[in-house]
Amino acid sequence: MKKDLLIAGWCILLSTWGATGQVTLQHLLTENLVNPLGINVAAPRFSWQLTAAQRNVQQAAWEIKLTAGKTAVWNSGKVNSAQSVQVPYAGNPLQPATKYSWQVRVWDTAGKVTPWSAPATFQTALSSPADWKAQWIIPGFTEESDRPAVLYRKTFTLPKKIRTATAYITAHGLYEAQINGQRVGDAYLTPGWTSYNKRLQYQVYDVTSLLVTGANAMGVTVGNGWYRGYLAWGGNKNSYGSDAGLLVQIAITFTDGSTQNLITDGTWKSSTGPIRYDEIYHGETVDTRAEKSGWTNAGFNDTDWSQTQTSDFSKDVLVTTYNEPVKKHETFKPIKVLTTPNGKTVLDFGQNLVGWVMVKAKGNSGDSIVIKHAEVLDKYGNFYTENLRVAKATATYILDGKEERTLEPHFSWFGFRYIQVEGYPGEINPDNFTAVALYSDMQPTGTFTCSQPLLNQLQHNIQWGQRGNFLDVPTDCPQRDERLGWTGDAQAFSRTASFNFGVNNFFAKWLHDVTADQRADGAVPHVIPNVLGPNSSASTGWADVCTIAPWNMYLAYGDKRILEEQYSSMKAWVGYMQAQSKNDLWQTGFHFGDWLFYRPFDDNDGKAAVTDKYLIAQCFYAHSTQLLINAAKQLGKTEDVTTYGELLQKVKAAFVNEYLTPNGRLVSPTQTAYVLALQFDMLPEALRAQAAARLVQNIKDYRNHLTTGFLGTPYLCHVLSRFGYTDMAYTLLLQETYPSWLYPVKMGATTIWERWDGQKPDSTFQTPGMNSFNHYAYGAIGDWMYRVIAGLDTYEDGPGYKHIKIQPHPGGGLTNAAATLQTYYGTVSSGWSTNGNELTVDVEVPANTTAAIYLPASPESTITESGIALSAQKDLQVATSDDQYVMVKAGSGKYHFVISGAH
Ligand code: RAM
Repeated sequence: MKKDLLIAGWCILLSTWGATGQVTLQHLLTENLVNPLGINVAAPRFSWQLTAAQRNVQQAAWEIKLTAGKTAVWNSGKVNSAQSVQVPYAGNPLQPATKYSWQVRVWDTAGKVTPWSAPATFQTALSSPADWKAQWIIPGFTEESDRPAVLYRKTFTLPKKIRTATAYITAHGLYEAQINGQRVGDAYLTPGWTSYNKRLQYQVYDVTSLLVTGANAMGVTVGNGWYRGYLAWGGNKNSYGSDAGLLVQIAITFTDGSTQNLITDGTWKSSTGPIRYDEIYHGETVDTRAEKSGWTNAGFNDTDWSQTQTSDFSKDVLVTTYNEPVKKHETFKPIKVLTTPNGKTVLDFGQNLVGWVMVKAKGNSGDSIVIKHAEVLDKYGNFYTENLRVAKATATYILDGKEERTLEPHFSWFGFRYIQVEGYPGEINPDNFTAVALYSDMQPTGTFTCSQPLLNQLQHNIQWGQRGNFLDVPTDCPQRDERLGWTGDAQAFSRTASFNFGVNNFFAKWLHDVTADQRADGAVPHVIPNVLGPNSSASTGWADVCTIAPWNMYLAYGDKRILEEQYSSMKAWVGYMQAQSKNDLWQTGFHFGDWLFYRPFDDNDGKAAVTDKYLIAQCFYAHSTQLLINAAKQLGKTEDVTTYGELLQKVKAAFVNEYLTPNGRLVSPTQTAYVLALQFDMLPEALRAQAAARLVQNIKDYRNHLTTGFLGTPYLCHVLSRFGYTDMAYTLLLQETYPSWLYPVKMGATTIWERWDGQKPDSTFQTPGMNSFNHYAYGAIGDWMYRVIAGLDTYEDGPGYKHIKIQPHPGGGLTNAAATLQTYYGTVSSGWSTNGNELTVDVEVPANTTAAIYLPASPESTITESGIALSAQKDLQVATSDDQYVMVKAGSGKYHFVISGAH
């Protein structure tokens, strides 16, 4: 149906429905966050959710009032609009470092107004480098070669009663701050990872409750981290600099309105303490004997500490933090204490996770507890660390012989399920070991469950792959000496990621680094932040993250700003490919290709599914151009729509000319080649059905197995479904032998593996040089599980689930499947269940959205909703039907459909 007709249909429907009853407003967000500190956009956007018991609730108008303290700053007046997500501030310019409070009320389509919502708050950031009164400081002593973490401290007096205090902190390295003996905030691994030489984040904390009138002290520990620790390979360190600099500014307002700043300057003192060694890959050594008891309290005697030096490191690169910081999440107790065949004591936490183990211990002074980390045990049951390559991944704690205490690292983390413990004083009691997962504090948003337990485990593994690898940047292997922001993996997984967790701000932040590190000629690096050098750029399917990720975020969150902000980056990348092409054909440069596709090692009978890399490049060239056109349309850039529309035709024509035989066969006839050609509409329409049939034949030739790698896999099942082969997609998904999604599940995986056969059927491992057991790329199938099996999707012309598409695809022998998604509008859910020839479909549509619900039914089926015949159900409107589906239009509400005689 044409878009205009569809929307018109809905307007009529909603105005006739007219909601009554109480609507309430909840979940107020500013820039997609709950009461954020450190907002630095000129027009922050506000979102709210309408909740109502009745069906078909739609917002007709809104009003926002915004204050700073008791002062009114902005009243929007009543604005006739259905927009309830990302509504931009439109008052006078906001002041820096100021706390604002806002409330909203809305009118529904029946003209009924809600009470004002409870207030939400946000605080603006410092606005320019000049707002920083603080100076960068570095230690006043010569560092040892192992570079123990640096301690900085300062005692200061606050003469009056404190009303508010806000701390702004960043460092060259990783920092943890304390005030008067208490930790500042609950974020870890701050300031996070960005392209530091262009963008260095600072964090903002409300520290009012940590300060007292009179004497105070602040202490900050700075570790090596991404800034100057070992990163990438070949002993590379000091990627961004060699200093352990610190920058702190605390703005204090007293109750009488006067103010005072505490700033880093040459009066701070420096020393070292218990953290004798800290490296991301290699681990941390904490010698508790070197602890400086009370060093973040005012009474501490620091006369033997060194002075600090000030430094003129740039403040122009400072930016506030836009994404959710890394925090502690789930904890795990050992499920088993093992003695391995070679005599080691190993604890099994039952889940491959990323974080560390908190160890409770008491022993003699000098006792040393050594904890090593591994993802898997080998075929004999021994602790296996070869796949960590040179990463030592070891936490060492040296005891001081005093009271029992809990120890943990600060600036190093591990990817592990098992730990090997050496030197623990006394019996190993599992209660004394707690593994904790650390990852970006993204909200969990999606669930997928079904009647097939192996698929549920797959979903679990996908989500844990995301938890483990969304640690401030989207990484790959979180266990070995790598942990880099590989762009190919990120683009492949981005849509699935947006179902499982709220990743809007996570990607918005990282995409700024994509832009920052993109070369002047438009080439996008293989990893972001780029620590591999400018030549490691422009691989097809990797670099395209700059078009794919913004578009996926736009679809998932309806957030146009991400398109605005990334548009020139998208355009530059398309420009790069254009410049590389001859006669619109791109056949130059290095490409990873369809990374880790099926390539049998022991049975090399010519079956390896090698796809021509330039064929792939041409497909992604077209895809990125298409996404640029899509973005241009959304942003009203009509000239670009025309220009790139013409380019796209030429790119596709060149593809057909070069890679398609006159009989409709691709010259590189792999699954990935057909998948990409079909997914990106590279083939003339008339040849698509037969290409899809060839794809299916190819799958059958591999005895119903996939052979795709990182680039083909995400689209494989979608292409099959689009061309009427959902049954084959189910066959692939449910395949239990290698290569398949369920093979690792059957092998006991608790996360997604980097390779289809990380561990072989005989329990031996793939080559240790590249064998991560926690890698999200192949988890991209999650998107098909949500959107096709459960049938929960958004329309492109109502992105962010403003206009929802529900279309379940029962099949694969499943008897039920359901997905839920927390959107900015509220919960969307879609679930189905079969019973004989009866199918029930349960759908939830949040207030202020509309849905097209496709019910799998034939013309002979009878359908009821909440026990009422569909034709008599006034809350819904039957719009269209064909042999496969009856489509109904729905407003908000919960719907229970029963379809008898479904197919
Ligand atoms: C390896 C990893 C990573 C991939 C690159 C090309 O380091 O598998 O995920 O993107 O290679």
